[in-house]
Amino acid sequence: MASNEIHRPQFHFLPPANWMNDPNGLIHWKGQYHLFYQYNPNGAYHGTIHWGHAVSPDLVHWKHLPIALTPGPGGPDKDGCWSGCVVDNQGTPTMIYTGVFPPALCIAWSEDDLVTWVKHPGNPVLSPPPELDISMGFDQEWRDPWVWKEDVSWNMLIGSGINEVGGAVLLYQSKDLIHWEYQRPLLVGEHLDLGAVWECPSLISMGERHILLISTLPEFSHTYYLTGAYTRQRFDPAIVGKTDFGRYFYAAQPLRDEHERWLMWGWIKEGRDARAQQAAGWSGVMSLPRVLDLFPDGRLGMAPAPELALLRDRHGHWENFTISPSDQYLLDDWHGRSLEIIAEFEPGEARMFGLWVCCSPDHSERTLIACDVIQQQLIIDRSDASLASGVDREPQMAPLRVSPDQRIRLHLFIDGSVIEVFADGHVCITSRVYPTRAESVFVELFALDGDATIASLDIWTLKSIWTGFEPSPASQVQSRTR
Ligand code: DQQ
Repeated sequence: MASNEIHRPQFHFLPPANWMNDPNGLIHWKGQYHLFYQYNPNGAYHGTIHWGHAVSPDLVHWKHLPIALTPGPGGPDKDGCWSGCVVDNQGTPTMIYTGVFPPALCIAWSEDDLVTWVKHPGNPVLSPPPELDISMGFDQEWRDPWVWKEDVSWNMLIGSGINEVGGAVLLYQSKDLIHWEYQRPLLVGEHLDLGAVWECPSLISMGERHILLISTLPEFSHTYYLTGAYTRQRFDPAIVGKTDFGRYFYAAQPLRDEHERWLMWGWIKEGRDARAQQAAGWSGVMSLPRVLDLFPDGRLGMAPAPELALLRDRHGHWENFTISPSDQYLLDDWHGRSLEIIAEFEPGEARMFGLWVCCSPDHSERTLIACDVIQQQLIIDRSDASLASGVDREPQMAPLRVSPDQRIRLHLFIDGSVIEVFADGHVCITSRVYPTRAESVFVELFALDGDATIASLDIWTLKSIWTGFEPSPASQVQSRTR
C-alpha cells in the first residue's frame, strides 16, 4: 500500500484531494447534515479558498456535493471565500461568509436545498467598523461571522483583534441579514491572555449558561471554550478551557441538530511538512463529530457522536485483568489502521499506564498514549511514532486527574495518520502520526512501576465512511451537477 494511502483516514471526513481547513456553515437541513469547509481545489496548500460541501444522513457516511462557493473575479471575495455560517432565514438557507481581501461580509442563498448558491448582488454588505483600531495580519483581522436569531433580530459575532488590547469578538445586529449595525465588543481579551486575534467565534447556549468558542492567533493551534453568562449583549466568562490539547484541532464550529444536541467539528491540521502534504496531494482532515455537554462546574463535556458505532466491525472484549510491568500485552488479533478502543483502567500501583498504538512488532515505530499518575497528565509521546523525517514529534500533554483508586476511561480512534483520544468525557487530544512501515498497526497495553487493572477493554476494527451511504430522496436531488 502506498504511504499516501496508509496515512489517509478512512472514517474521518476529507475531500477527495487537495487542501481543506475550517468547517463552515454546519446545518442539519431536512434531516441531512450539511458540512461545508474551506477548500482549495487547486492543490494541497492554503490558497484560492472555496467552500467545499458534503452531506450525510447519519453523521457518519458522507457524500461529496458540488463546490458551494467560488471566489468571484473582481468581486469582494475575489481572493477567497473565507469562513462563515449558514442559517435558516424563513425557509431559505442563507450563507454569511467572509470575502477577502480586504475582509468583507458577504451573503449568499440557496433555492435548491443547499446545492447551488446565489451571491447577493449587493455584496459586500459590511466592512470592519472604522472606529476600532483593528490589528493587521493577513489584512484587517475581522472575519468569520457566526449568526443566530433572538426574537426578531439577527445577531452576529465577528472574530477580530484590537491593537494594544488583544483578541476580540464583535457583536452586530440586523433585521434582514443584509443591513447590520455594530453594537459593541461581546468580549475582548484584555485580561484573558488568549492571543492578539480571535478567529471563528461562536456562541451557544446550554440551559442557563453560554459557551463562547474562539480560535486564537498567533498560536493558531487551539480552539478555546469560555463558559459563562450572556446577558444584555455582554458575556462574562467564568471558566476558560481548551477543546483539545493536541495543537491540531482548530477553527471548531458547533451545530445544533434536529435532535437538539450541540455537535462540534474542528479542522485537524497536518503534522508533516508542506512538501510531504503536496506530495500526498491532500492536506487537512475533519475531526469526528463531538457531542457537547456542560459539566456542573462549567467544564465542557465532549464525546464522540454515538452514531459512529455504525462503523464498528470486528469486536474484541475483555474484563478484569491485571497488567504488570514485566509482561507484554499485545492485542495481536485486533490490529489495523482503522480502530476504536475503549479502555477502562484502574491505576492501582502503576505510576504510568496506557497503550502503545501504531506499533511495529519490533517496536521501531510506536506511539505512546499514557496516563501519568505522578504528573497528573494524559500524554501522547510520538518520539518513535515514525521513521520518517519532517514529521512532528513533540509530546502532547493534557492535565488529567489520575488517582490510584479511580477508574479512567480512554476512548480512542486511530485512523491512518489521525489519533483522537477522549479521556473521562472531557479531556481531548488529537494527534497526527505517520508511521512508515506496513506492519505498524498493532496495539499493546502497558503498566509501569506497578500493576494496573483493566476493568474493561473493547476494541473494534472500523469500516470506511465512504461505503454504505444510503441516500435519502433529498440527497438524490442534491447529487445532480450544476
Ligand atoms: N481560516 C479561514 C479564516 C479563518 C481561518 C481562512 C481559521 O476565515 O479565520 O481559510 O483557520
